[in-house]
Amino acid sequence: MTVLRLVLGDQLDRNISSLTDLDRDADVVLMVEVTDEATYVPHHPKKIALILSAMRHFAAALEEEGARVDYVRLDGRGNTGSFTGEVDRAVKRHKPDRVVVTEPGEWRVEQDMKAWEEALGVPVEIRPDDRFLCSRAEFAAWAEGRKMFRMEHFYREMRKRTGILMDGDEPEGGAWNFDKENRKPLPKGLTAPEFDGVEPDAITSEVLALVAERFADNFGDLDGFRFPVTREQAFDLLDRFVAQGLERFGDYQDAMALGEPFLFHSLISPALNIGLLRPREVIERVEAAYRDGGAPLNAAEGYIRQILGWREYVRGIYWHAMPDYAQTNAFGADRPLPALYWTGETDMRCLAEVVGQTRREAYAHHIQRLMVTGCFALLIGADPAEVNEWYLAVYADAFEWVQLPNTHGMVLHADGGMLGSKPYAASGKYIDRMSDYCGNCRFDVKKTDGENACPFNALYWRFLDRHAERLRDNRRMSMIYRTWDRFDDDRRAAILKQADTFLETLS
Ligand code: DLZ
Ligand code: SF4
Repeated sequence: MTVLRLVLGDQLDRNISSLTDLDRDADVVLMVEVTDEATYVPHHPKKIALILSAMRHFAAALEEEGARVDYVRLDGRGNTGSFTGEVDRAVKRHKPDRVVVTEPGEWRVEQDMKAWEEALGVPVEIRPDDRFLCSRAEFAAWAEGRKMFRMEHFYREMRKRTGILMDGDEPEGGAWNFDKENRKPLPKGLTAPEFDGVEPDAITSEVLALVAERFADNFGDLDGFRFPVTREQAFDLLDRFVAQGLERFGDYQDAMALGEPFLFHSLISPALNIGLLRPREVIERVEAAYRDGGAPLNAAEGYIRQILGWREYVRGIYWHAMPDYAQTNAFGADRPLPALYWTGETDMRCLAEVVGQTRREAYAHHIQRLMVTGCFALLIGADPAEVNEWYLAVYADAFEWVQLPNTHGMVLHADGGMLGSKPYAASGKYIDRMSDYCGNCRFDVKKTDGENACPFNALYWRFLDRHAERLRDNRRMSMIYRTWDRFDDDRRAAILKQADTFLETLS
């Protein structure tokens, strides 16, 4: 009895459900590099290199343990370029009794998979992805009957269910959430640990040459590739974070600084999202560091909340709400995404810095994504579909299950508040408080109108004004509307004009 076991590029975990009962003598593990996946959005070249190199390393490790691996390269002869085409060819090659695969991370791929059994004439078993701590069925049970889905409620349930950071029935330290202690700007003189990353080996070098040849025109630099591509390397990166970053992660996770793309962040999200690490083992490492006195509670809790809470929650929302979720557009936003997202060319220092860093590293941390590129897209009313495509393409850790709820829901509030209770609209003041960007910008963050006024400020008021009907009654926004109402008519008109004049320069 031969089983054909398909492993996708973001399922690189030896214990993935599709491989748990692998019979090394009888079964075939299929891995395929396909053009469709490399081109459905114009991925950053570093992201493509990461996935292909990690896939090749994973296949080599399987072969080393004696498994039969059928590995189709991107430039392999006869490659059809799609998952469906390659599974079809492999079924003809190996004539398996059945195909086994773990459910994919993206809705569009699952639709294809569900059609395979009939199309290919072979039984296809799609198994749950048990790398997550909350299964799709468990999330559906939690969501049932709720009008509002709030991360905080979900997170508390997860803490109780898993016992992580618990003291009996109570949360460790007497509180569920230490978010208020996670918002400090970076003090002068405090420097981030060096990040050397991993030197490309022969496998990675070969992939880099392939990506350079095929995807030279995509947004993003390939030079300086240093992501971990094996499980061992990913663990080294996690260990480095626990030893050097975690202690300060809590305090400074929201801070931003010129020329400091990484600060005290762990940088493991690309490795985690392609399967090199399991979320539970990352959480356990961080909790152990706290219990051994190696990290304060606000750091450990803040970090664990991102993985046990937020990451699981957005994945649950994604599967609960797709496919309609991606079509929502609560603010009717339809402005084409400005070219600066792809060129980085703008005098706005904050945007130039974050887009430039994204081009170089295929990485930006959550506040850069949310409060700089994200908030700007929200305020100018950028088309959610174009914003979503940008985020999915440019970040090495972006797969739709995690990217879409974050961008569409958290950043753009395009889902009308299913995921977040209010839009993260902010003026330049927020960026000024959390970074040194404004002090190095040609715009004046203290000015709302007139020459050199920071564009974020007028855009912020314009956004509130345009969407007053929807947002004015939101309890968390009433104070800011009272301020807007106190401005006299001339002042309001001047601010709106300032915003419109700026928007004209964008198109
Ligand atoms: C993102 C990506 C890329 C660029 N290339 C491949 C590939 O060649 N083969 C593969 O199995 N997976 C790739 N991926 C990841 C898939 O897009 C991902 O598995 C699906 O989107 C499901 O999450
Ligand atoms: Fe960005 Fe405005 Fe600050 Fe310039 S002044 S960096 S545009 S927030």
